Amino acid sequence: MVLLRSTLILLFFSFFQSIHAHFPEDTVYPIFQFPEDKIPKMDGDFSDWDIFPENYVIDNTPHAEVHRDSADHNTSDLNIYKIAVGWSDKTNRLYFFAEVYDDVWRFKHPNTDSLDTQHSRLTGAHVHGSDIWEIVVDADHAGDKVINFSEETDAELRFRSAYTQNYHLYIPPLNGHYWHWLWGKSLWTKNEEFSGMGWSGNKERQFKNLWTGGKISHLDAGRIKYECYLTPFDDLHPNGITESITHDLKENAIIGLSWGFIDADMLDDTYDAFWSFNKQGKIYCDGKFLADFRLMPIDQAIK
Ligand SMILES: [Ca+2]
Ligand SMILES: [Ca+2]
Ligand SMILES: [Ca+2]
Ligand SMILES: [Ca+2]
Repeated sequence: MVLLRSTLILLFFSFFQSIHAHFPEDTVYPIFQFPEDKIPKMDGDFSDWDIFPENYVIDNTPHAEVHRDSADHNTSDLNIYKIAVGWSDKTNRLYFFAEVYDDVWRFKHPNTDSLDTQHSRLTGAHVHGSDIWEIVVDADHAGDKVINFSEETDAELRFRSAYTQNYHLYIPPLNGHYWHWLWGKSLWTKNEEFSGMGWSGNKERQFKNLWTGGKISHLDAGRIKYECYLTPFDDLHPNGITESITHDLKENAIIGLSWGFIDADMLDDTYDAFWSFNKQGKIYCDGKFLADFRLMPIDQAIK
């Protein structure tokens, strides 16, 4: 009886939490479903994204600067021209596209090894001073936390990003290669089986060639395109996929999702602006601040 009552209370709070775990409260954004023969490749060729109907495309409009003095920022500092979010039932992945202008792109980091240390994963140390697309996913829409599970380091690192994943994706990849920092101990999420990306400094040049002949260099201004995919998890375990639970993406389900563009320009160890998609400053730490997105059926208009 006590157990039943506890279960009911738990169910009540889970329900209460899930129906309130979204900002804005009156909006559900659509996630485009890629047909099996149109799943995008992470190759720096962005024609994969041309099939998106206009109503799936997001621009600068909903974003707000929420960590600094927004009066100091404008579209000549960072301009988010186009964001598109897709999913595939075949691959069980979420796909993201961004076209962004920044007046100062930061390509370099003194030591990318420092990003993968336990110290960095716990404190977030050394992460900033770079341009980052921070994407936060709570696929089962439970409003799960990202951080602050325990004062014990081992317990904290076991659960950090386990139920809601927080990714810091470096645009451009630091020192030519480092692109993917998950805020937790699961270093394996960067493997191609679970995530991947492509980007280009201009629309003709593929990612591979950018480092030798790119028009955009460290501290240059430019408008770039970027594509990536991520795998959603209901429980992400540091030991690997066999101890983790992958979330099964299902048509018409609602997931928790948001992102922030962290813009660093002239400062080496911090950032100048955090442009949050749904105007929430705490999306980085808790799924209850995310927006609602629906995994849409295949749009008949594109067939
Ligand atoms: Ca592509
Ligand atoms: Ca900027
Ligand atoms: Ca979750
Ligand atoms: Ca920048």
